[in-house]
Amino acid sequence: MIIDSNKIDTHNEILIQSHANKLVFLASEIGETENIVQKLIDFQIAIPSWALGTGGTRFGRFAGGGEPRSLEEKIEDVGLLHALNNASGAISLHIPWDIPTDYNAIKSLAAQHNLKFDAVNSNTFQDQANQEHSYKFGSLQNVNKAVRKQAVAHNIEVIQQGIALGSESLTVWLADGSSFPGQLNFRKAYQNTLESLEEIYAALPSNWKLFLEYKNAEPNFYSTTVADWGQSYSYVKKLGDKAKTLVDLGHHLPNANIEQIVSLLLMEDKLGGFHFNDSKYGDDDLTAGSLKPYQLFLIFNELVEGMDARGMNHAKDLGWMIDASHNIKDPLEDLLQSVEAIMIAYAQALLVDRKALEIAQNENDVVRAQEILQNAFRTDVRALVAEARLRSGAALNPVGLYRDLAVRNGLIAERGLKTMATGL
Ligand SMILES: [Mn+2]
Repeated sequence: MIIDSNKIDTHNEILIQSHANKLVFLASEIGETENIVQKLIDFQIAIPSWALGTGGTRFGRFAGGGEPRSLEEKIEDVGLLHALNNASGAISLHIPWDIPTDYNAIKSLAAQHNLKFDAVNSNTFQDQANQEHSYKFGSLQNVNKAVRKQAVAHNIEVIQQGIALGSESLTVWLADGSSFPGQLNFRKAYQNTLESLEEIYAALPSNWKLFLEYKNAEPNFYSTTVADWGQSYSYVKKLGDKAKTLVDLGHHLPNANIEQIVSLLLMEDKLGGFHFNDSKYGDDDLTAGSLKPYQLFLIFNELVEGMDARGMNHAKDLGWMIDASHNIKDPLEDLLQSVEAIMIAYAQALLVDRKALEIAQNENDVVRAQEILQNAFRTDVRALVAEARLRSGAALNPVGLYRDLAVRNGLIAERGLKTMATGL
């Protein structure tokens, strides 16, 4: 299903006057807007192939209908999102859920939708059919060398698939850990994991990055072998320049100061990328910004400050991905909401008066520092984000247009009601 650009134009014509009024008002409040709008146009957030179907829980899964049945249909779904918001110009594939049968055909389909291939993701947290060894007791950490070799070979195969697609990074998330005290020798688990990662790292092309994602707990509930940013940092520091830490917002102990983690990883040149989502209890994988928009803003505040301090390109120098798995919303509407929340937080961070903040910090003017941050956070920047979409041919109100066009009904008509996306 492809959204006709005429339909986007008609939608925008209806909303344009109201949008223009909001933009004029906003510009009168904040002054210069061009620079911010251009940065928003450039900023793209990769959509994970596993977020296009309805997510499951430990207890049940309630499919929403019209889910993509193949990699081709997943690419078409991301194409729909990108047509609506022009901010979802990449797809992050999960191997082996999304192995292409014809690389050239998949590449040209993605190009038709103006999509790039973002990080490829390996999977050693499940056993696949016909797999010789089980990952029940871990993969890269496993006490059995044959299991480790199999897991290393899988990651190298994922790199090869990524190369064929034009991807430039591998994300490694490990379920490895232990569920009971005494099960694991922590030091040996670390050494085995490091040795395995070194073999994977050696297979990376020179222009590639390896993102090592950490997670506090789950599926193991006593220890996780890459459990926090310090542990990830310890590995990536040893691996080399191409290895970086990946921050998933839902992978921390409660109340962790994620913005401080981000700031320090950036300072050490070890922040690789992000998995956006939101959570209240654990790895809830809820819509980005749905619970804690101020935290999302504070994270972007550190990202902008830290990237500018290093002269980094906001759009290109880090990997920006959503990692969500909701189970009651239409997945495409949910992703549109996540992208919007991320763009809003980014735009607000761009508004922060950095010179004034630095003066306030140097003068220990705590009140002034808070005023500066909250002035930016409380500014309604939605018209700036909408303007970025308007200028690049996307919709002023993506969720509104998605509903007006009854896209989900169209997908159900095309694919059927009882389809099931491959993946979790
Ligand atoms: Mn993640």
